[in-house]
Amino acid sequence: MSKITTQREGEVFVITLNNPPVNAFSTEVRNAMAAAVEEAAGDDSVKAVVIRAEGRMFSGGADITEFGKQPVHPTLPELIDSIEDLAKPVVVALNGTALGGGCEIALGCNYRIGIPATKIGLPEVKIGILPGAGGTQRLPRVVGVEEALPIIVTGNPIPAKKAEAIGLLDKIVAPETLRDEAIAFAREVAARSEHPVSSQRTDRIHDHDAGVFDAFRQKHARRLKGLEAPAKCIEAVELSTRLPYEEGIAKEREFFMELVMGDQSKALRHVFFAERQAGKIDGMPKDTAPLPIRKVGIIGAGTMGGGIAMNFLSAGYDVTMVEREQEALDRGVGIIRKNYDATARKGRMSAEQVEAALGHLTTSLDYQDFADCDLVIEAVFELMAIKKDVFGKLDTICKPDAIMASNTSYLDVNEIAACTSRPEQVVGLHFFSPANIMRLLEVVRGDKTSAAVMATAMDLAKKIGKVAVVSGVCHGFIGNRMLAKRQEQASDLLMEGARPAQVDKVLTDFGFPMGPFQMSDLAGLDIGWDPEKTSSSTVREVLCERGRRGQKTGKGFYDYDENRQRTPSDEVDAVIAEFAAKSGKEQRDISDEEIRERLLYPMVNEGALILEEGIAQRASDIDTVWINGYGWPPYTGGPMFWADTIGLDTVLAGLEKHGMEASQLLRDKAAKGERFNG
Ligand code: T1G
Repeated sequence: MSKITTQREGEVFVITLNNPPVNAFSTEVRNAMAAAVEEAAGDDSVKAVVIRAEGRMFSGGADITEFGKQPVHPTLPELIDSIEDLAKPVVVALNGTALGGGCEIALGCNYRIGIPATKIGLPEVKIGILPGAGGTQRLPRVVGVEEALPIIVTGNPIPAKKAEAIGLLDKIVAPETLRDEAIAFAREVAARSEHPVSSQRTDRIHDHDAGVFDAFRQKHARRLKGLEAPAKCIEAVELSTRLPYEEGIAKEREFFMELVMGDQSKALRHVFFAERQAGKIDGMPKDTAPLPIRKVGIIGAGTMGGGIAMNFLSAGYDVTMVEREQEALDRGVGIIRKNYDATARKGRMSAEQVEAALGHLTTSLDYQDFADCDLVIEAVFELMAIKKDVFGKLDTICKPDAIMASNTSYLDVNEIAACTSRPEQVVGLHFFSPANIMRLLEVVRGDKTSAAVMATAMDLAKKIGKVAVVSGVCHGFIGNRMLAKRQEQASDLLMEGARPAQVDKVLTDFGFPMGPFQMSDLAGLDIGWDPEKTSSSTVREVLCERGRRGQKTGKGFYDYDENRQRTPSDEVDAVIAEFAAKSGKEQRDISDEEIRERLLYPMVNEGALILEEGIAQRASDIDTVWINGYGWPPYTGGPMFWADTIGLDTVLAGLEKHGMEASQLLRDKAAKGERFNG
């Protein structure tokens, strides 16, 4: 099937793009479209051209799979220039999302028509590059600098209405009439003597406040910290106001080539494909259909239960939430309402959407109300005895084909499944707190979990906006198992002379949103701590005994002011010093480099063991877990990709230098100069 077809509609020449799944501008597409443009140019009976697309969007842009290879002519910039140089008006019909090169093709046309669902964006910055086909020079000329900057630097698309308001769309029509409307519009403009050409506009370029660039840099400084591409995006747009178009294009091309060959873009492109690969289960029979899920039951209305419920409510599922006491239930519903109100205040949901979501919620004190649920998720206390009791009850209440899921963070899903008469219907759905915000969902596959249940879980994850990663059963699955190794080293470092603030800073300098001790204070030091059984045997226990249980008590490893700003604590330092003295370990100044190696290398090694044991399907899944569940900086690609980048031999040498275990897989790959991510 040809990816580019052409039709004549009288004097209008229609070029149609059809390259599923996202109409990417691959080499084949560019070649065929260039030929079609040349045909239109050479035919005097053609008075105007329409460029349109089949499928659910206009285009997802250039074909990212071709990056890093030798550019093949015609490049996208060359194709767009040939469109812009046509001596006949070109109308583009945007039948949906137009991103990256798709948006740049549209900018090369004289006129742009969309439908209400049209979204236009330049997301290149999200994969560590910048619009490399004229976007940084044409967009400011069409919509002005103030409107162009956020589109290019955040990479977030804008809706049709906004695009029309800023002059990026000439009109919005109904989807079913788009093709005809575009042809009629082309006929109409064919009679005009002049047509707008994006690259030749200078009016918008000079209507901005010169301070806009520095103001933009300052406003976004925190979010852009450590990232190369956004800085180049701002610089390229700034140059569009200082240089003639062709010189601006040359700089854009120079920046593009510099970024696309850089480590950050390679890492971010890895992350892009890793997230999509994670949704696939190796060896899953092709015809495995997900089971229909209409009604979801949630056991527990605590922070996790409420957050989990919100994912399904927002996606339009009916939810029955059950607690033991009315007071806990009311509190849980209150938390859900509060979270939705906060979301509405930020403009992320309308008041109507909030009411619609809450309209799907039913509460109850009776497990019998789960009888007609297609899926029930327990989010009760992390104690195996309680989980077993819950699943034993569910087994007698849920309908035969209902899926029963545990939100356990660590525990053995096989042991939980064994409490039911239908272990093939049991799966782990490990959400990350706050469950209504964090994108990661670990889908834990029990030994007996059926293919249909796994396919349903993966399909459901997509529908509620999660990034799902399949994990086998082990203590802590993928993320928490690796986290434990990092926490172990963090605690050991305190016994050898390091202090919480130094350890945390090493990780925030690396790009994490917070370090291990800040994270403990956020989550609460008293998780799993029992005041009845506490014995002052660890720093954490002593801090809990002294009421230092984290941000929620105003103090933990740090002291917090009313704005939750943290300061190191002398009391904590004294407790650490006391335990350090008892540990008998030599106290010394520890370098940041040693701290980074001791925190991160054991995590990579644990990732290698997780691969060896088949707990994770692929190294990129481990990267996806850590980026979406724990804030690993995406521009380094995740723990396994980062290890590949610095070299597995470097990781191995570091582990050996600090006297730490190295897995056989790591040793073998390091010896052969191989990478985890192929
Ligand atoms: N190139 C190649 N493959 C792509 C692709 C692309 N641009 N976009 C998506 N795919 C694949 C994806 O890997 C998946 O493959 C399938 O299509 C469906 O994707 C010169 C240089 C468009 C919003 O950054 O944001 O233009 O897993 O599951 O949820 O300036 O894909 O099925 O084998 O995401 O409906 C800039 C990236 C490119 C947009 C659709 N464009 N794509 O979301 O489907 S650089 C982007 C997306 C560029 C120019 C520059 C989304 C989507 P598989 P999907 P979706």
